[in-house]
Amino acid sequence: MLDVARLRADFPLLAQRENGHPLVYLDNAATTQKPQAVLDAIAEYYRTTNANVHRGAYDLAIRATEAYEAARAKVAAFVNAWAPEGVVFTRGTTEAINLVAGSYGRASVKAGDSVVVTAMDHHSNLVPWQILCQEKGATLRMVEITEDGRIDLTDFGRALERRPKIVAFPYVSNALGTVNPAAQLTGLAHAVGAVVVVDGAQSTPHLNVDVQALDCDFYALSGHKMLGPMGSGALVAKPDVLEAMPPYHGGGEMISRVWDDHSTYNKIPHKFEAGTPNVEGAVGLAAAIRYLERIGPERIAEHEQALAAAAIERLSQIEGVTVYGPQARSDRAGVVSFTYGDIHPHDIATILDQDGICIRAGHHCTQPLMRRLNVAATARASFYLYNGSDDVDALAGALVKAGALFGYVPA
Ligand code: C6P
Repeated sequence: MLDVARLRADFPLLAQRENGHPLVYLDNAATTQKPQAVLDAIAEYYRTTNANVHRGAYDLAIRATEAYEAARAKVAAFVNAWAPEGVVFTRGTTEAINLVAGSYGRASVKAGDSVVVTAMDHHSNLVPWQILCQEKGATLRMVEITEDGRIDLTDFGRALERRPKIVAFPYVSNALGTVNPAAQLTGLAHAVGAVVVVDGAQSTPHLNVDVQALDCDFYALSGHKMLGPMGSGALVAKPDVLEAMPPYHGGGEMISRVWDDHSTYNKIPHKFEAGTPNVEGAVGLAAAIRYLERIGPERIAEHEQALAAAAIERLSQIEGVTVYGPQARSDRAGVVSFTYGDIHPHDIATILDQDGICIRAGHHCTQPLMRRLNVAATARASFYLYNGSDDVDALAGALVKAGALFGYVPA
């Protein structure tokens, strides 16, 4: 296990008390807290380096551009991208997937084609494909999940029989914690000629990600879920695929030459970064990656798996609690979704908040998944490197209290 007491000292917000109790932050799948090193990197950037990038000829602007491009190289190295040019900075996973749907998708999907997603996809990896398919007259095929919350490989195989143009799936489910066999799914999709889009929002912060080993074509990530600033993120793509794509947004920086009625475009990745970018976000994200690298993605993954396993064990001992997703420790990340009898998940979250415990309750932007689980909502605790077994104890203890408060009687 990681030395959480030492790590917590790096996160100013975690020293705060909530409702008179020490803060127990268990909503890391929604967003993570930021270490001092990230806060310092952002402040330092504004104190010493701020200027618009890729525009100024003066020294300050050159240093800002260097900081921005160094951040790109850092993101590329962290996920073993094909090249830094294959990293397009975006506002996060949502924008990255919309970029792929709006550019690659619009150019390649025609009427009668199919696009494949899964029943555990976040709305960010579903709605952009719905919009594309509706616009093009293409079919959106949703692959079913198994009883224990994995992608149903038999149904995945059936969906591939139509030789879809695009196959999209999450590496890690935000609502179930399932770690999907991303390399295997990618191989199967490539075998029928599909282009593969991996939603990496929940994998990048928690696993050792190697996009070249996955061999996917597109990989989307969010900086704020991995200790970085909100509004930072990236689309990581195979450079040749990116190169061949039409632009997504038009504006400054993405052009090469502009005439009255047409333009030529900049080289990648700049072709996809119209307008002044979020330099502060990129610099903060690079600082977050440096922090994560110092600890090591494998150690983080192990730590979270252990916490999730401990939480599942504790929660399963409470009569009336149902935990969703795979039971095997190796197949899940640090996300534990559960219901407690007929107590509404929002009530559970509100009661836990009284004890300073932050969890998420709701559909987690996965409404099709909730329908398959036959629930309107779940409560969700999600762990990160600064959580410890004391947080699991606090969660379990507060749940027992919530049960008593609601007069929950097991059926
Ligand atoms: N999930 C959660 O509480 P953005 O908002 O663009 O940074 O990330 C969107 C997104 C895409 N895919 C997955 C698998 C995700 O988990 C998320 C964000 C948060 O689960 C907020 S809904």
